[in-house]
Amino acid sequence: MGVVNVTPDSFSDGGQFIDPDAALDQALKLVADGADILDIGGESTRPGATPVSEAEEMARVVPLIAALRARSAVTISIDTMKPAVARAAVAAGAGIWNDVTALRHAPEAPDVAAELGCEVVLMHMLGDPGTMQAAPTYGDVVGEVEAFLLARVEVALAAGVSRDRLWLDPGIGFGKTLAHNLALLAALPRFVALGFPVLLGASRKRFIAALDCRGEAADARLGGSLAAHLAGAAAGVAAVRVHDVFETAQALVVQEAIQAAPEPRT
Ligand code: PMM
Repeated sequence: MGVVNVTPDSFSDGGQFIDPDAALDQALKLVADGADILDIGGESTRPGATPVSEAEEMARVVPLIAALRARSAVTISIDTMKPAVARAAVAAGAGIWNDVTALRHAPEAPDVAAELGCEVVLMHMLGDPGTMQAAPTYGDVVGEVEAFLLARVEVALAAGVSRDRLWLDPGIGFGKTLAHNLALLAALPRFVALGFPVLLGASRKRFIAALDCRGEAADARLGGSLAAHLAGAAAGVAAVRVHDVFETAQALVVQEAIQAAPEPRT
């Protein structure tokens, strides 16, 4: 899954693709680079980001989705917490609603997800983007994230979303310390074992710089991103949400080829 942020302030690529033509070019480049899914977002969820109005968010993403739909058969995901934006995006050609609030942002969100019939990514976040990194605290991070996701599955099912439309995402970096992120990455097999496709988003995230101080700039975190996403693929996640599609696709091809190689005879 390649990331296309049409925002002036996303943490790693903010402002680069706010121009509609630049965003479309970037989207098509990511498809050529090997993306099977494009995740299009019009509101930054970085810690402390300022919220965007519904009208502004729609104006950023809907024309891009429509233009992309006319040019490519790639699966399109809309990264939004707003049901109205999800509805407009699906009408324009999106097939996945990626919601970092797991359908909690508006009371009607679960009903809208059921009505749209699209796939839905339920992601874990502690608090909201304005406060989530203040002092995240858990007793048992893996158990609590798992319990949260299963509770959101129940809410979605109760609203009428089909079980086979649901994805889960532990939400790397959303209200988590370095230790929390590492515990969740190490526990990916447990999330995969829940029986839903798992989405992993570690691309260019801050925890990489916390492990390697040379990664202070977001675009100096490719190596760490690859390591996390390869670990995710080995654990069986269904998709990885990345900015660097070419390099990630290449790394995954090599990992798969090694796994498929015959055992040596001697
Ligand atoms: N991360 C970001 C935004 N949306 N959605 C899901 N499902 N999982 C994530 O990890 C995730 C997300 C933040 O990254 P960005 O600002 O580069 O888009």
